[in-house]
Amino acid sequence: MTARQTLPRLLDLPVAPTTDPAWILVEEGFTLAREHEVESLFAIGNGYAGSRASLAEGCALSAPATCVAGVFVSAAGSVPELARLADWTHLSVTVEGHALQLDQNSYVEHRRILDLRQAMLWRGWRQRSAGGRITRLRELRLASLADRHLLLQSMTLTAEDYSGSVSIDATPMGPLTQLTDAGITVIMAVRTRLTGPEGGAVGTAALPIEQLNFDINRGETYRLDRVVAVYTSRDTREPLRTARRRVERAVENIEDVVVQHRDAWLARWEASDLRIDGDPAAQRALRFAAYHLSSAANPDDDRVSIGARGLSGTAYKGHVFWDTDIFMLPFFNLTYPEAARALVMYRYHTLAGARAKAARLGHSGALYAWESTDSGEEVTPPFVVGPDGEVVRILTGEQEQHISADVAFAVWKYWEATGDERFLIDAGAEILIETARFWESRAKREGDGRCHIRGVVGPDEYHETVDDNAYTNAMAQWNLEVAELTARLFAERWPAQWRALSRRLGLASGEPQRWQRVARDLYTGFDERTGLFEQFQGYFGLEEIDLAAYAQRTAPMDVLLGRERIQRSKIIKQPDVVMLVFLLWERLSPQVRRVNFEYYEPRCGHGSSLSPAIHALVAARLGNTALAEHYFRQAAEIDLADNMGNAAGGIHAAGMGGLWQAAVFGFAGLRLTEKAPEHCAKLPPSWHSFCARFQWRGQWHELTLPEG
Ligand code: IFM
Repeated sequence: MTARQTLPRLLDLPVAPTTDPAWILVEEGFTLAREHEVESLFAIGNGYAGSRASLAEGCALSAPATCVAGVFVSAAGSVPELARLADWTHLSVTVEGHALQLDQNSYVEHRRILDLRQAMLWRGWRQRSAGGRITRLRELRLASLADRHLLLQSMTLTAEDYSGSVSIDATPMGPLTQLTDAGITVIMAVRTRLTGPEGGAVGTAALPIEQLNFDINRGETYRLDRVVAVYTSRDTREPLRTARRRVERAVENIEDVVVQHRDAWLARWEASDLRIDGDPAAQRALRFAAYHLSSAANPDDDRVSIGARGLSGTAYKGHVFWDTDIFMLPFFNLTYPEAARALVMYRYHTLAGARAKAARLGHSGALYAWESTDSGEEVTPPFVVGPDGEVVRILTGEQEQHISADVAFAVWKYWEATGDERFLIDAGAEILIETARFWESRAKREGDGRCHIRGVVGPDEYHETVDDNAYTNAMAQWNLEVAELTARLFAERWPAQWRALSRRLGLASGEPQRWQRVARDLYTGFDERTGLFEQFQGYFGLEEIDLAAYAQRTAPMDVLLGRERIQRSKIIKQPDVVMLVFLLWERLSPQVRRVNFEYYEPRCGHGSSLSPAIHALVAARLGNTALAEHYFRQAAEIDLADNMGNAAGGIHAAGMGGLWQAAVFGFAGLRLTEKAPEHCAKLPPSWHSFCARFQWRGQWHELTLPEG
């Protein structure tokens, strides 16, 4: 700590917490058992870095984690996982030799606020320490949206009723430099500054070990600011120098860092806020969802994508699933197209991994990884060790092949929403073609003259190694048809580029026509007579189990029934046929949509966080508003009420994307047709009004309901 005098400074930051209850989440008091959940829900992030909301001084259950998107490490013999950087938020305060530590009995006041509007985490804490001294602390944290490399923490400390010595240990926990196994260096540069009651800087620290000692008088306030700059060798050739330079400038301009971040978020909300009058819980849940989705996206880096839990926790090891392409992307397409572009470009950059996976399994084209990191290689763990120590094989990495059609679907939806020709020409078309090639080689023509896809897992992961999963086959069919359409569109609109692309991909002249023929002959399990899709061959013959009898369950159905029995039953984990009804809505008749929803909805156990929102969406579109509301609430409470019991591992980003889609495409009934956006609203009775802005092909639209 080097003492030095500077110009007088104000102790108050230029911002205060938002007070409007529709924009905040409040955690009052302290319940040790809730800590992991609070750490996830109140996490901050900016798509480059994210940090869990762990208590600065730590507690018995603290699990701090700061991660950088796309930075993975792997322990020997296991699949890669997001690297945890040093806990830069660590601060422990000692008053007259006694450490301030939260416990259920000793605090006078304790409140944490997640300020969604300004994307700031606030903490107000009054703590009684030995001798009855009361110290008041107020803390702010943010991950700057104006400069994604910056993280900031600011804490004021007031001696309410005593004079004495204070010591603050502001040493970040863990190494500030890490080298990943992919050879990426990650650097954190830290600067800490202590400002005294007169407004003058008492000192700054630039050393890894930061111990700040001072004497405080009754009623005085000190402020500690800490700025962290994070850079990797992927961002710059000199991450250390760049991080140091950046952090030195920032520590001299804390107020600017705060204001610029706040303004960047206000602009983000201009583009993405959705207003509902009459249902405060729905309003808050949708803002909470938009906050976490926006916190996870980075338009400036198209080599990374969003993991299942964003950067708010390390469950699923930070891996990327179809969650991003199907559940989250629509939010970005319409509210943050630059971020959407980065997400679809991630799929382009990982095409090599997808080609390699297809080849390894003896197929052509591109089979995307079910779980991927920065490289696009398949990183699904091949097995897990169950609660009884038994080794359970995980088949999703080999068999959940619908991911390739999901990626193609995302590419097409991004193109439709934005009209981004550059993307389609330079990247999108190649993905559509390579995924179609995969399906052409994967589907085998059999004796019945139809093409079949055997041995897969559909979205319903309770049933493994099934033949002709309706979702997989119908989406593959769509993929093949859209690739053929793209070939025609390309040849007509951009003939020179089409010739170049065809040459580069070695496309044979009759190939698009072959895709069309396979699509035509693909078996989808659709029965003209009943209008039902059979989820996979043999599904209709499985054991019927009445889910109503398990309505009070507190564990998922596969745990209650066991793996073997669930496989033999009709109980499904998450929407499968209902998922295809939603995605391929325009291709199905109203009758087909209805009969399939009515058949499969009562058989769904909602064993996945992806499930309730899609049921809400489809029920809303079908006009069953009461059922839609039930599912909407269930989806809204996945994190906010931890109703699946696993929010500790991070927020459920796909559930949040699904919730947003349920509101916009379900209740508000937005449909993005070829010509223009249309809507057919069926709002819940309590939603007195609904208002959303969105971008469609470069134009802003506003949807205000009910219409005047
Ligand atoms: O992608 C999902 C999958 O559909 C169900 N299991 C969890 C995955 C990650 O969210």
